Amino acid sequence: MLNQEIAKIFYQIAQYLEIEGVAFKPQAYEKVAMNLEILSENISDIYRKGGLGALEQIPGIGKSIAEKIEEYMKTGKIKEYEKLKKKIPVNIEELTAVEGIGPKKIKILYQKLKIKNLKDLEKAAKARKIAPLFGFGEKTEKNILEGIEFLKRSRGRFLLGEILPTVEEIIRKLEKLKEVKIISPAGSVRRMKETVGDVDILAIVENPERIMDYFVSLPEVVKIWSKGPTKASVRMSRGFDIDLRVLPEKSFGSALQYFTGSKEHNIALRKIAIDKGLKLSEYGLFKRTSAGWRMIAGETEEEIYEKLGLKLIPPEMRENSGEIEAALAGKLPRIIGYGDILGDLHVHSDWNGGKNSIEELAKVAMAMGYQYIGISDHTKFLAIEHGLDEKKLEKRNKEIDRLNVKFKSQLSGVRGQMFSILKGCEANIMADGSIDIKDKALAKLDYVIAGVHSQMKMPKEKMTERIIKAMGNPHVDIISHPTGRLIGRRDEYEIDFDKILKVAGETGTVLEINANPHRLDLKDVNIRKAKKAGVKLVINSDAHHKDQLNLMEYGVNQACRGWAEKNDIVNCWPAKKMLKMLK
Ligand code: DGT
Ligand code: CA
Ligand code: CA
Repeated sequence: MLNQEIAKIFYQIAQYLEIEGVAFKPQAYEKVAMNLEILSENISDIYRKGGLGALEQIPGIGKSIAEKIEEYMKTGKIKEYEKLKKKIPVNIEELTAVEGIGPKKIKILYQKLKIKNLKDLEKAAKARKIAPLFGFGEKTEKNILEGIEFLKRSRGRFLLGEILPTVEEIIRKLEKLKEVKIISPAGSVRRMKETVGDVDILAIVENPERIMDYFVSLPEVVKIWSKGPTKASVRMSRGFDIDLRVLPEKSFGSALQYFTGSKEHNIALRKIAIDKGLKLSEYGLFKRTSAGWRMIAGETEEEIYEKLGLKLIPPEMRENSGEIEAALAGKLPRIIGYGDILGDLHVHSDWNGGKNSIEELAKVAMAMGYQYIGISDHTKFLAIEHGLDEKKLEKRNKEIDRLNVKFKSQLSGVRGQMFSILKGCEANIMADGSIDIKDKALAKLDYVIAGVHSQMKMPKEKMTERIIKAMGNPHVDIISHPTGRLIGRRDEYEIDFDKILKVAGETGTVLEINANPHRLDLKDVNIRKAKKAGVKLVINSDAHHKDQLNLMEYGVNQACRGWAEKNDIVNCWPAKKMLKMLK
């Protein structure tokens, strides 16, 4: 798969350009790289079918970047990248993977200490050569060493959004074979964890040998680690591994339960079994009799949980973080499902430089079964994103009015159908907590999202105050990606989250669960905290392209991991009720 390969190069070009002090371009490259990583279609297929023009249809890709992709596919190289590498011969990928190490620091480390890679960096930090450098200090040196340790532990994990489309495709392919009776993902993929170490798939099949042969010869397989009659393990072209296990029907439920994990959940569950004088394993739930162990459950997960005195616990909740106690007490929440989502409030259109018109976006939203779509173009501070000023926003609002009339007349006659386009924006929260566009313009919208997009490294107290001030604005309804993390790339802002929750509750501000697989922000733990505090949430795709509207799925998964129910998520509500709740 070329997508990952090219994404990697673009991330590095972004870093090199930042070292060189080039403005704007680094962000453009970074964004394209992020989009490529979660693009489900193979970029070589897109190019083969539609050439340069088709590449330019991919979110974030303009002409010059499309040409670089073409260059790479034709020659295996990108000249600009090669030039940059020569000029600054450091292993950017390795170094930037360390938390807190960015282009500026890399430049100094290279110039002063000739640090080129992770090994050099670790050596220098251990020899205490980094602290004395200007702008570094003891604390940074310690952070670097911790960052290196963290990296060693987390290396080799993949974003769920990077691998789920491939996993689903493989399961679809296997499902089509007549020998396959049941097939299911297990492990962290089934629990919808935001990052995944390896993929586990379980199946009941009639002719295991043939299925294993078929599995290891799939075109996406680049390496076979092992292959036996009941288990095969392979490396996929995207870089991750899949274990496929074939099981007998009578223990499918117990195997699914066991291999779904988490390990901690399983250990707690096994303890309940032991306390009841039972034995739980991947082969089944057993009871001791005079004739030895007798199997009392195993075919389905339900019966296993039931015989242990529990209601079935959804896979997303199986982390041993209170779900077993809740199930024992009969107090499991009714977590949301994908079908509960009635609309998306964070969508960017071509008015702020996106690829699709409001009409195109609305049509896709309708086809997805939504009742509403909120267009939330960036506002004027974000010049790189073609943010709208007061005047342009007004013009865009008129366009939405026009489309709403058009859809209404088209839809009348379709019984029960309702659809509306809502007017929103994603304004920028400035360093002092003010909003980058006039209140008068905000007052004309159906709702307002505000988010931090600049100066993300602020002391805790200041950053907390900044967001609190924004929530105090009577027009600001939603805070987008409230903690600012990019999984594996950028830490959360330093904020006092409890304090933010408190003020969100007091001001009636909704916090976003941004569904982009790179963000998933709020994350599961914070979603639970918000729910406990009674703060309402909204799950948004943050799509910049119509093909990204379906990223919603990842936000729903994360919300489930945070135990969210319909009442907690305002876009599970009809538009009228939702808008009434907003300020
Ligand atoms: P990953 O692959 O790191 O994203 O995380 P998982 O949860 O998929 O972990 P993995 O692939 O090592 O194992 C799959 C499941 O198998 C895991 O969730 C629970 C079960 N399992 C693995 N090792 C153990 C173990 O030592 N004890 C118990 N009770 N369960 C285990
Ligand atoms: Ca796994
Ligand atoms: Ca595994």
